[in-house]
Amino acid sequence: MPKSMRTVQRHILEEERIHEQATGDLTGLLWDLTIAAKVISQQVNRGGLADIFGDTGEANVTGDLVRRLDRIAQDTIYRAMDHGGHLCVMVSEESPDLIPIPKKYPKGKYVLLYDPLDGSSNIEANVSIGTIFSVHRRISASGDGTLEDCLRKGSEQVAAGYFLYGSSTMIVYTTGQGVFGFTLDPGIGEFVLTHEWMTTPAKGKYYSINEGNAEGWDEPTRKYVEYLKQKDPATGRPYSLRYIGSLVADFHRTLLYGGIFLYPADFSNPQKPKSKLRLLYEVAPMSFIMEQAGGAAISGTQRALDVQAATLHDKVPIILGSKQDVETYQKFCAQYGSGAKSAVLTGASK
Ligand code: AHM
Ligand code: MG
Repeated sequence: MPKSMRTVQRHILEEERIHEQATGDLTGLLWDLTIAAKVISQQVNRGGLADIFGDTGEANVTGDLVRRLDRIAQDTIYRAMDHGGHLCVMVSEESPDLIPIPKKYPKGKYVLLYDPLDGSSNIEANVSIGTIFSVHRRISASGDGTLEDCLRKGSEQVAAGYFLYGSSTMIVYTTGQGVFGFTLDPGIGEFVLTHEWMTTPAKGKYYSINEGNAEGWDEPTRKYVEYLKQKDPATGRPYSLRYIGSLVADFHRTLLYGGIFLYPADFSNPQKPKSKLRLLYEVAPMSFIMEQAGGAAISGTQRALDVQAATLHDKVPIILGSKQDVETYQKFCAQYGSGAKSAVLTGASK
């Protein structure tokens, strides 16, 4: 039984009251998002019972196959968010361009960037997947939101979070004043506060990386992972590997248990290094949450939240998790020279 019966709506409302100038717009926006997530959660839970598995036969802007459930999640969020009057524009990992707010609806002061269904290649295997969101205040004066409203640094986010569709459905979010987690109680259809002031341990016991990509890693990453496999004097054991291949699930575990998650650049072709995770829909929101939970997040050699987006679908390296673990990785970068810097921005490379 959770200690309090505070719903996510109540919590957001109380947080907003702290700010004198608050208009209730952010509360409304996050509220609408939770409704979309309940719909998506229901679809995900039905799994093989509903006709939702399989591909649409199309590829998205960064070349990934679009699954049917990706499309359902994308449409659900759009339909929940287009008419609330809180947004001036949206962008999604699944859409090549800006998603405008229909003419008939009022335009608001916020911008929503989202990954409708992250980790969707795991759907058929019943592995935890999620929705990731990032909210910015618009910089344009009025009317339709612009590209400049969307191409931002993570440090400018006013809110970020994710929904995890796992053994239970959760929302974890921050507005820059700590991290809070709520679990969907299916009996009452409400997200109820279960994780207050979430913090990540200063040092962990797990590392999370796709080791199949080791051939393309730079020297510091290779040396660092070798080091993790040696006995840690603090525990008398090496770090344990945990990798699901579903960012929300890998991130959630790292947030709770500590340790480090890495998706470094791939230098298989040194002339054209590649990254996998998207700056605006994955890296920036997760980095905001991790920093708010007392952890750290870097991209190449810089703080991930300081990376400026150049295009809507930039992909960048990301290393995040417990502060001490990220600092140790940075020491390896300093010692073995980081080639990662050149791969900070790789555009929408496939
Ligand atoms: P997606 O947004 O198309 O689902 O792809 C992102 C996913 C992340 O969830 C996960 O961290 C990563 O891709 C796994 O990649 P890989 O299979 O290369 O390890
Ligand atoms: Mg994704």
